[in-house]
This record gives sequence, C-alpha cells and structure tokens, in this order.
Amino acid sequence: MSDLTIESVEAIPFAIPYRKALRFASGEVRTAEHVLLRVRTAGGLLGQAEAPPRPYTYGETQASIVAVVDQLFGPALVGTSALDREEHRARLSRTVGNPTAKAALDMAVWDVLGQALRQPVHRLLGGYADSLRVSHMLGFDRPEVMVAEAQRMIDEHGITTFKVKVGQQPYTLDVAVVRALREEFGDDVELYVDGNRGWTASESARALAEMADLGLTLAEELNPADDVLGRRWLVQQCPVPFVADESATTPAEVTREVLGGSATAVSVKTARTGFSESQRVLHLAEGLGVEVVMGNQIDGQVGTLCSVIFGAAHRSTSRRAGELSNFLDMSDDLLAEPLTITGGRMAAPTEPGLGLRLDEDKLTRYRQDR
Ligand code: MUC
Ligand code: MG
Repeated sequence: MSDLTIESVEAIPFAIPYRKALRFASGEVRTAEHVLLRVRTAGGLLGQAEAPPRPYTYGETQASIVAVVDQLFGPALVGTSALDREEHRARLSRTVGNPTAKAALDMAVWDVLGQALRQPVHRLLGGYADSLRVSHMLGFDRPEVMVAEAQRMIDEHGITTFKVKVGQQPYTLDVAVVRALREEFGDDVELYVDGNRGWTASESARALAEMADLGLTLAEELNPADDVLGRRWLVQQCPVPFVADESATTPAEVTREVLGGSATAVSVKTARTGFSESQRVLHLAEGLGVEVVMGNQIDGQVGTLCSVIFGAAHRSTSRRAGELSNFLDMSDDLLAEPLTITGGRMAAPTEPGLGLRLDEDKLTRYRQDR
C-alpha cells in the first residue's frame, strides 16, 4: 500500500448559485457557499469531501470552516496516517462545534482509504444495498407551486416521497400545502413534514390533529427541543415517529433526546457526522430501537454522493427514502459526471473511494479564493 501519511489539508471555498432558493422555517439558501476539503497523502492519494456551512443550524460559515481547517484541523491531521481515524477524532474533538468541517475531513480521509484499498467506501462501510430510494424536500412556496414541483420530481425522476417544509403559518398555509399535495397525488406519494422548530408545541399538536387524515409518515423538529416539557408532551401524542434533526447532531444529543422522550426517530446527516460519527449515531439509534432517516443538509452533489454512500451501505438507513435530491435546484456543480436519479432511486458509486471525479475547470470557475 502507498504511504498514507497525510501531507497536506486544503480548504477551498466555492460558491454556486441556486436556480431557485430553498426556504424553510429557520432560514433559506440562495447560493451554495460551501468548502471543498482536500487531504493529500505522501503516496500521492487525494481524498475530497464537501462541507456545507449552515449558520442557522450549526453556527458555521464558509469563512469559519476555512479558518478552522487552516488553523486547527489541518495541522492536527498532517503527519498522521489516514488509518489513524480514532486519533483524528481525538484531536479534532478538542475543539467544540464545527461539525461540517470535521465531517468533511472524516469523509475525505475515507476517500483516501477506499482508494488505497481499491474498494468503494460504500462497501467498506457495509455495502448493504446498491442504491437508495430518494425523498425530495419541498421548500416554502404557495401550495400550487409546491404541488407543481412535486409533479416535476415524479415526472422527471420517479420520486414519490416528499418531505414538506412547514413551520410558518400552521393552520392556514402549512396544513393547506400538505392537504393540496395529498389531494393531487392521493396514495401514490409518501408525505412527511419538517418544521425546523417553527411552531410551538401546542401549534404542532393542533396542526397534527388537522392533518390526521393526510397519512403522514414522519414529523420532524416541529417545535424547539429546548421547549423541554412542551416537546415531550408533543412527542407523546404524535401518531408517527417524531424525528430529531438539528436537536440530535451527536451521539450524546441523540441519547438525551430519545431517552428524555423528546424524539422517537433520528435524522442521520453525513454532512455533520461524516461516516465515522454517523456510524456511531446509527448504531446508537439501532441500540435504542428508534428509526432513522438519511437527512439532507442542502448538500451539493459531492455531499449527496456521501449521503447515498452511507445510506445505501447500511440496512437501517436503506429502509426509508433518503433526502438526496435538492442539488437538482443548483445552477451547476463540481462533479464531472452529474448524479442521476432514475425510477426514484440513486445508485451508490462502485469506483474506489468515494468515486468522485471533479471537473477542475468548474472548480476554478466557482472557487472564491483566487
Ligand atoms: C432539514 O432537514 O432541516 C434545513 C436546515 C437544516 O439544517 O437542514 C435543512 C434540511
Ligand atoms: Mg430537518
């Protein structure tokens, strides 16, 4: 095997506009201002992954990710072996927070390991399924516009599972959107809702009651987990699994939220827990006996590739559709071969490592540091 000593770590900020902004209760994204992380080894391997800052969720920005990688995390990894993943975790965890920066470094290291072993990371992680069913996230808009977007996803990609963003006006707009989708598509689609903490506990309870006939399969972060008793009260009466997303981003938070009665399912996002920590979250959820869903951090194609690699690799994440399609709204991306969704499914790559091939001309066009 080639020399796996990490020689350099590079953080490249880039920006690609969305054709259509994605809006939800805690914020909106108009431009993918992400950071490409590159880990180079002495033996000449290049591992890459993408960090999407989400200031309203994790407090990170594009500039903060570049700074923490340049000043702390890069120097912490240089000189170690790509095989030293536990040591990497120990060194990076001396700094609190910065989850997407840590996650992307972990996945870039896995990219190196897969290339070194000439195996797809998807197989190294577990290799359970070849592909994952796709769920599409519908951002805020007028009901007819959201119905039209769902129709386009069905027609063009065969997607039939939709996560509907709610959390603005509970009994007028939000419930009306879900009802419009159900009336248009009947039982042909699966629908679930994500409030991004926008409702109160009592608004959530009433909205759930008003949607009782709409056949929702999950309810995610309808109100803030910090409303501790209100949240428990809500979760107790929720008729479907109540998903913790931004309230359960680490194994410790998952334990607290689930054992405290504030969640009955967990969103796994490689964008914030990479592969190594996502496996910890996943195994914990399995041990606690709660369901999981592969979430979306409004990832670009590189991040989406990481989500499908992890989601398809494990049995429990393969049971539900993973949120893998919002890159479709970006005006462009960095991959040489765009990801495709056919018949409502996305395939996990079969090439060694993450199977990433970047278009260097596009990176030159979109990078922000030159
Ligand atoms: C989601 O599931 O909430 C929006 C905010 C965020 O942190 O992730 C996205 C999607
Ligand atoms: Mg969410």
